[in-house]
Amino acid sequence: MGPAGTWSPFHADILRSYSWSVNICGRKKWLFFPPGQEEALRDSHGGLPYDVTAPEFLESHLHPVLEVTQEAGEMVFVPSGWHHQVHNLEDTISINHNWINGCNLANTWRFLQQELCAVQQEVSEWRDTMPDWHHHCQVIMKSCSGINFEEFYHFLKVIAERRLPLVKKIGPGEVRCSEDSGLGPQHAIFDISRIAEVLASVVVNPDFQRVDTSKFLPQPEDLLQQLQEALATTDPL
Ligand SMILES: O=C(O)CCC(=O)C(=O)O
Ligand SMILES: [Fe+2]
Repeated sequence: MGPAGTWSPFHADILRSYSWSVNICGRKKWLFFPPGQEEALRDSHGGLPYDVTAPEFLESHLHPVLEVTQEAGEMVFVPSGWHHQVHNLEDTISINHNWINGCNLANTWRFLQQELCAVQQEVSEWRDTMPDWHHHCQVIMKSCSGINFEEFYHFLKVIAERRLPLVKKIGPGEVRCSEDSGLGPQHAIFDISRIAEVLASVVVNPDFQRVDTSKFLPQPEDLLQQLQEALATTDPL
């Protein structure tokens, strides 16, 4: 809910999720920058601007690529990783929703690795004097970004374990839908293959290897093997 004249500062959505936003009433102006274009807007410390409509940006060539006016009743889809700034042109009520799926999961994992790297740079001067420095980097990353590497693994595991029984029921050549989940078999196979790709990168990540995974069930390598075995029983997409 935003009165006329209020605005949301320049940002990309949480964990590089997708979002949709519907105006119940009122109007919004959206300024969009495709992924990568925000790099040109960074200051000398690497920080991103709060307000891309500030005079220094308007006078430069760093204009938004897309300007959208959203009327009452209209929906805007925000693609993963697109930075945007949003202005309420009138008193506005809107509803929005964010999500991660097999299509943007790799973006989320890339984002978390970048976030950890940024934390590590920020606290690098204590690296040699703190025995649990890597653990503290995970703690700081969680407080800045919402999750750490352990929780990201848990997220992959929960989704993978819901998809695995569906793929196992299908078998080669079958195109049946699962009665209970509402999820089509191709959808389940697609998700499993995207989770397997990301998990293969997670398990070899040196910072993930420093996380204490001894109590994880299943062990990350075992889950990856289960996913790869399940995929081997299905037809390629
Ligand atoms: O409506 C707003 O002020 C911000 C909405 C937004 O950033 C989004 O839906 O991703
Ligand atoms: Fe947003």
